[in-house]
Amino acid sequence: MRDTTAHIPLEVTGYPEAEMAERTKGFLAEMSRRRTVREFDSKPIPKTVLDDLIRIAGSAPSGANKQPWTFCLVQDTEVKHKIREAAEKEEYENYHGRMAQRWLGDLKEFGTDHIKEFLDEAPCLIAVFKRIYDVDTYGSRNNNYYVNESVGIAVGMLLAGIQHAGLVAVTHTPSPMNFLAEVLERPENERAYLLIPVGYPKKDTRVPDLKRKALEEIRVDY
Ligand code: IYR
Repeated sequence: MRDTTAHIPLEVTGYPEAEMAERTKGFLAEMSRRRTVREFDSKPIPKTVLDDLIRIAGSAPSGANKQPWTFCLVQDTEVKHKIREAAEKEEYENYHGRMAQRWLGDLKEFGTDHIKEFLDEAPCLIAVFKRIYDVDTYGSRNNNYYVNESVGIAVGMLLAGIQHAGLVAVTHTPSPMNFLAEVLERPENERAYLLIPVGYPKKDTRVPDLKRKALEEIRVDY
């Protein structure tokens, strides 16, 4: 390593192996219960929880630590509705011609269609933007690094945080998603990445009986 004198000591919590195994099993059980939910109760989420969830996402690693993300927290009823209207317009086109039959067939078991009630119902929408470049103090544009990877990791951590909080979410991908930057008046360097309604599940919500791939199917040993 080159000179690291300006570095600070690593703060790491170590665990005896048995405790490590137990903690990991516990986290696995918690994460295994995560399900995409598309029906929300309108009950608001405490502000401090939302703040901490965004902080969790913001703790993700990123290319050259550029942290190329912006998380827009939408709780205003009218703004949510504007987003719903614009999303449904695009989704109508998707479900009525833009998506191939095979794709529509693959989505059947999820029961999705162009109606996106959850964009009104969820108490909070987190619109995630990637910052493809940043502007420095001289006004120069500097492209960020590994932007998709960085923002993808941050969203994964956000979803884990949402699960840990006992809340639910749907990673919504209205496509194309340019309308989000327009509705939220985002600057030129930001591109919509994902739209994540978050909240409490509606009472008695049911979800598809999905199976996850077994360890043997997703792991290869060398
Ligand atoms: N974006 C559409 C369609 C859709 C596509 C996939 I792949 C999904 O896993 C779910 C939905 C929609 O949000 O309905």
